Amino acid sequence: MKTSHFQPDQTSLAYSVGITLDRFIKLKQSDFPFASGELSQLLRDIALAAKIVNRETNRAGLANIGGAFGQTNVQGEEQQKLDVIANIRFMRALSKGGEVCAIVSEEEDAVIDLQNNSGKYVVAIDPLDGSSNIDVNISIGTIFSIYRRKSPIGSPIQLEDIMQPGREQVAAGYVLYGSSTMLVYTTGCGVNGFTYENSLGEFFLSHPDIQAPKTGNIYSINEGLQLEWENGISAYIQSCKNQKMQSRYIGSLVADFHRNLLKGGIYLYPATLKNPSGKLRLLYEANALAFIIEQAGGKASDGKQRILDIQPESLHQRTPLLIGSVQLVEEVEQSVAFHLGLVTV
Ligand code: P6P
Repeated sequence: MKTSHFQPDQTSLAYSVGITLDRFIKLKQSDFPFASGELSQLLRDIALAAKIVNRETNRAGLANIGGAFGQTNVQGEEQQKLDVIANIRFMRALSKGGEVCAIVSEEEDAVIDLQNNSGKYVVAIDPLDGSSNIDVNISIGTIFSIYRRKSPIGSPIQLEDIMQPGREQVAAGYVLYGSSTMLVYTTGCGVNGFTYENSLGEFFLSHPDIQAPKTGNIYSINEGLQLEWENGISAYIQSCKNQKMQSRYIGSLVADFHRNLLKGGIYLYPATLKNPSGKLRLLYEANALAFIIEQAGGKASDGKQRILDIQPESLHQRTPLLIGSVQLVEEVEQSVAFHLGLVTV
């Protein structure tokens, strides 16, 4: 019987749509330690919740789900309706799969114990960061960290399962609901970005093996708080201005981080009078982005130590965050050390 072999690139008329997130996760599953398919399924569950949240953020203004929810979260911050909706969506996704035993969420006062003692993983998540930007149509994001539990599988969760330093993460990622919706994640084997194709309902690999430029020309900081910065930060920002670097700050961490990751740059949220330990949270914001930036060849510090080495002491603990291109982070660390008299030039 006469047969022929289909040549995928046989015709340019039918362009390749690329590799889906699901297929990529399956292909890379063997990269995971303890590869049992559960982490793969957990990543897929997160991606599904992201698709749903994406749909709801895209139609917030039309579906009367924009604006304030009328309550404040444990942070004392006014919750937006979409904060609550996103939290519900991710809680459901993380609890139904069976892989997770506990969740730490920015929107939940205490640890969510799923009463699933056979679950191997703990997830720390900021379901919707930057949500105050929703009503003015500025990009917002989801940030997540995934840890393996430390206590024996089958036993009730313990504090040691929750209070793990960021270096213990087995995976981390973010979703950026922007001009396009992207999911960027790492399992410790590099960083890959996926763009959501609405018409097909799939994330497709669009940014393989993301590498953070070693330096950059962008600095991101809320300059309105300048009078509250320590001298080392002020001196560094002045040096950025002297070098005519570009100031880019949209008040949405995931969006500022993503731009600096791709183009090179540094995001700084230092200690201020209002937030003497910094504003950003260690467990579900800083750690995830620190894991990602290090996997992409960048650096993340609190000004004095590596973010991933910080031993958490409380659930909603805050930290100063300096994150981005390695040379820029090192420059601001040197400025901080010099102005603390820890080093001489
Ligand atoms: P400020 C949003 O509330 C957030 O957590 C980050 O997304 C953002 O980078 C930062 O806070 C903005 O804080 O104090 O500059 O408004």
